[in-house]
Formats: sequence, C-alpha cells, structure tokens
Amino acid sequence: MAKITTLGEFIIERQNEFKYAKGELSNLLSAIRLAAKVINREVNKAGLVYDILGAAGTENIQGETQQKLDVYANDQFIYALKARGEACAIASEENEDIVVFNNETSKKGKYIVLFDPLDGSSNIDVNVSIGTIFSIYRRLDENKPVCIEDFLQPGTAQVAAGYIVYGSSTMLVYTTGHGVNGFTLDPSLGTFCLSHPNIKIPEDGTIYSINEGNINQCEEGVKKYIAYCQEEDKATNRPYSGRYIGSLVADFHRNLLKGGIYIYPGTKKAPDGKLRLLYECNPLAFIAEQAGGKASNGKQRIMEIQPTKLHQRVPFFIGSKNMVEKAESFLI
Ligand code: P6P
Repeated sequence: MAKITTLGEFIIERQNEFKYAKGELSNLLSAIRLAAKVINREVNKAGLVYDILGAAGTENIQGETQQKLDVYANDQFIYALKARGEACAIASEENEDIVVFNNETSKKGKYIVLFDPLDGSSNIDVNVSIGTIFSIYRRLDENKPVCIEDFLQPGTAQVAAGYIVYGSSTMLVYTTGHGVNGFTLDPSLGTFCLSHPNIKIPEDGTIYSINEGNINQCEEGVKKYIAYCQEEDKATNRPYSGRYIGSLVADFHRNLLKGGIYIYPGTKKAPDGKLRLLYECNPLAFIAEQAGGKASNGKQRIMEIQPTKLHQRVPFFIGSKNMVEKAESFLI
C-alpha cells in the first residue's frame, strides 16, 4: 500500500519553503485544517440538522440572506485562528470590518488571514458542492497595531492561499508559492492525505464557466468570447462545454484539474462583477498562477491590482493560460 502523507507531515517536510520562521505556517494551516474538518462535519449532515439548515434570517454586510452554516463556518475559522496565536487579525466576507484578536496569544501574531468561510452557501440546501477560500499575508509592521492597511496589500504579497471544497469528497488545496498540492480528507481517519501532488492546470481546456443568463448585460468582448467558445471548429476542439455549478470553488477546482476558464465579468448593473478581490480572487489567482494558469480582470493581472476597499469586487477571468489570454484578446 502506498505511503500516506498527511497534510501535517507535508507541511513539516516542506516548511523550509515558507519564507518565515518554521512552525508558523504549520500552526496557521493546522487551524484552517481543524476548522475545515468541523465545517465538513456540519455540511455533510446539513440536510439532517434542521437548526443549522436554511437562512438564519440575518443578512451579511453584502445584504445577502445568511445561511446559518455561513455564520457557523465563520465562527469556526475565527475560533480556530484565534486559538493558535499566529494570526493577529482576520477579514471575512461575513464581517463588515476587520476582526482584531486582542487575546495575549494572538496580539503578537505576525500574520493576517482573509477568508470567505462558505462560498456558494445558497447551494447548501440543494446538496451542491460549496467551498472555503483563504488568503494569508504577513502584517506590514509588527511594532504597529494591525489596521486596514495590513489587509490592502496586493495579491503578489500573499505568503499562502488555498481553498477547501466540500464535494463528493472534501479536499484542501493550497500553495505557499512553491507549487500547488491537494489533500483529500479520509473521513475514517479524520485526516487530510496528499492525493494531488504538484497540480498543474492544462494550458488549454474545453470547459467555459459563466452565468450565461447575464450574457446580454456583458460588454461586447465577453459576448464575442462566449460565441467563440460555442463555434464549431474541430481543429481547436470547439464548441467547448459549458459547465457552471454556481459555486466558484467547485467550478474553479474542476477547471484546475481538467483545464477550463471561469468568468464572472462586469455587467451593466454591476460593472465590477460580483466576486471579491481580497478573499476570493487573489487566493484563487495565486493558486492558478502557481499551477501554470492565469487570472486577470480582463485587462490587468489580478494579483497586481492595488486594493482600496476590504470588500471590493473585480471582474474575474481565471483558468487555463491560453483560454484566459484568448478571452482577453476579445476585450481589448
Ligand atoms: P450567480 C456564489 O454566491 C458565488 O459567489 C460564486 O460561488 C458563484 O460562482 C457565483 O457567486 C454565482 O453567482 O450570479 O451566477 O448566481
């Protein structure tokens, strides 16, 4: 039987890659790993646990009805990160402002973590895969109180990023800037085991993911690219397949493994699109680039965008390098 490498062992084996002191990354990722296991347990029985299922009735700062599992997942990440002491503060899609940890263990934390605790949560009730996305930065100055500027660093400053996809199996995929590795949760052991070492996204793909219901709201270049995807041309394996789950992490994960492009463009009503730069686009862009793919807002590399607001949205084109470049060629 092949040797199992657990996530914990892998982090220790590879922690020299982490630019900062040993052990800090493993503490950060082990907090995320713990929260992921706790959330996975609830997600897997969401259909049964009525007090968790369904909208909490409260609304998050985006004005979206919060599913109870959103709130639960958000709390799990905050508890787990606060307890480990490496992070001094967090930002979350579910919180209007940054959350500074004032407990003794965390005050001196050198890192900040941004996350979308449960993306695609409207799919919970219909048993469609959902996900968590996280992004880790070094705070700017350990001798100053942590503040919003620590969170407005460009994506190129990320020290680590990843996602968990709660699907037919639960996987954790992350990078520290030295490639992308995927770990599958073995429920019988309660352990994430290395299952997808050194993930590379195919440079070309035949899958495009976009909400075509919005197509008439998009700029001409997006319409032209989608028409290109749908044209018949055997030499370039077209028409491509349209695959859109309505859950970014699930769509991204499939395209990462098989090749493909995910697009959430600007529309007339929402010129900056729907997805959040800091805790959705930057972390997935880091993963995509580390796997040989690309991520832009249609014109500019996502990770080079200088953030101005915690919850700012950007148009998002991410996936196979040649597909993103082809889409961009229609937008210029
Ligand atoms: P639409 C889920 O709310 C999400 O943030 C992503 O996970 C998903 O890809 C997208 O929004 C779906 O948005 O407008 O197509 O329903």
